[in-house]
Amino acid sequence: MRVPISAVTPETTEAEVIGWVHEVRDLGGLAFYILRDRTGFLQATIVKKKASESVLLAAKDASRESVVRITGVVKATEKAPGGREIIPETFEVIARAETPLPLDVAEKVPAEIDTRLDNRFLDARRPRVAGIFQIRSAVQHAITDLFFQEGFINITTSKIVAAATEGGTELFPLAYFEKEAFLNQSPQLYKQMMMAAGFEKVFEIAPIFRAEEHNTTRHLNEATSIDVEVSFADHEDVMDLLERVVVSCYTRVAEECPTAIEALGIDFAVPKAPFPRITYAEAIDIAALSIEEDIAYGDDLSTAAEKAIGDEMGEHYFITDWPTSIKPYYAMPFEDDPSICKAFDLMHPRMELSSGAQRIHQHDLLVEQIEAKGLSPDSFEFYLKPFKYGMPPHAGWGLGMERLVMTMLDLPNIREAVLFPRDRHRVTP
Ligand code: AMO
Repeated sequence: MRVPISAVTPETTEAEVIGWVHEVRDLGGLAFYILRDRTGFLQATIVKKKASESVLLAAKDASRESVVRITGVVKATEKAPGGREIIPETFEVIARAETPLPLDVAEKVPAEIDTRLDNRFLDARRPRVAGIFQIRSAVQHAITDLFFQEGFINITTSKIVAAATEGGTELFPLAYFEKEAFLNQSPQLYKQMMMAAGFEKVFEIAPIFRAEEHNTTRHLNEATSIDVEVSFADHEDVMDLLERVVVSCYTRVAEECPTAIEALGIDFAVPKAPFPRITYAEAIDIAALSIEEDIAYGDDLSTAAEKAIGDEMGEHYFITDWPTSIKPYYAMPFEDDPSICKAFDLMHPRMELSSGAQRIHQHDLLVEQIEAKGLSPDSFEFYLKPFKYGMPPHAGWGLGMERLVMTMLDLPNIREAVLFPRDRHRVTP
């Protein structure tokens, strides 16, 4: 019966392994085949004088990245990975890989990101790349565990919608029979509607679609958003929740993924909560001191500004007390100064990870804010209706999964954190 490669130890006597041929070294009288499966590496050593004719024949046919099945005796040896080797008694090529390979899985030859993404199935055979997705899976597991422990309901909302969520820009139009429809930018309106439904604590981990025209290393056209909404909560409550989520992801990865972290060769430290909190006005002051371009109160934070503030902060931090004018219509203004609102961003020193806010729950104030943004309340009819029939106070946030993983693992490009990224130029594979 097949055993995973990591389960083959120097104490194993007989074994059957199935894996990919990672490397072949033929030294004349001796040949080494390094086999790989998702659990590790194993050396198969063929002493040509002693091996059977059928083993020699199959081994000769086994090109790199072919899937092979080997049975044989396991021996301890210090020179091979894991301190053991298998001496094949049978050797079968199950699926031969064509040559040359479109991508060198053994990473001896570096590949451009486009070549890697075009051949993602091969790229993901690399332990370093597989490690990223093992970690992403652990992150999602940590998040769902925490939400379920805290009594959240997992919801699924439609990605086909009739209206913009975040203000009318960056929408992908859809051919939807006779109607105008779009791919949803955020489950914002739906998660808020579920507060009116009395669900109290909801989360959704799902794709969001943004027709960003610019091709950057931190934007995707299809991203994964971790969204929450909580009733009877304010912005402070959901910032605390966000801190717990981020710390629990790092903690889980540190505990469960040491091999993947090692393959990535990164320094990995769990961030310490509470994260520092600075106001938007303070953030602008820090940026104004360190960047060349002009920046004033009321401006959005440019990439250069984010970087300057991130360098100064050096750890995860929140920016609070944003001008109401630059946050979406649903953010709750402060009662004593409506020019600022109860919105926040969670920042990693490299970039924004999450935005959230306490929301407006009063129907008339919400209509006012929609109009103040130059939008028409008519196109928000389905969203506004629940606010007339008992909407509790509530708050929430959206956290970008890819940015979380990218910053956690110090990846240079957000595309590294997605199996099949979608950007301006890429709709395949
Ligand atoms: P926002 O638009 O700030 O807020 O998005 C929330 C988070 O989602 C991630 N994100 C992206 N990641 C990669 N590529 C993109 N194009 C992209 N767009 C967004 C970011 C960002 O911080 N409705 C609010 C959330 C809320 O208030 O609950 C919203 O969508 O990490």
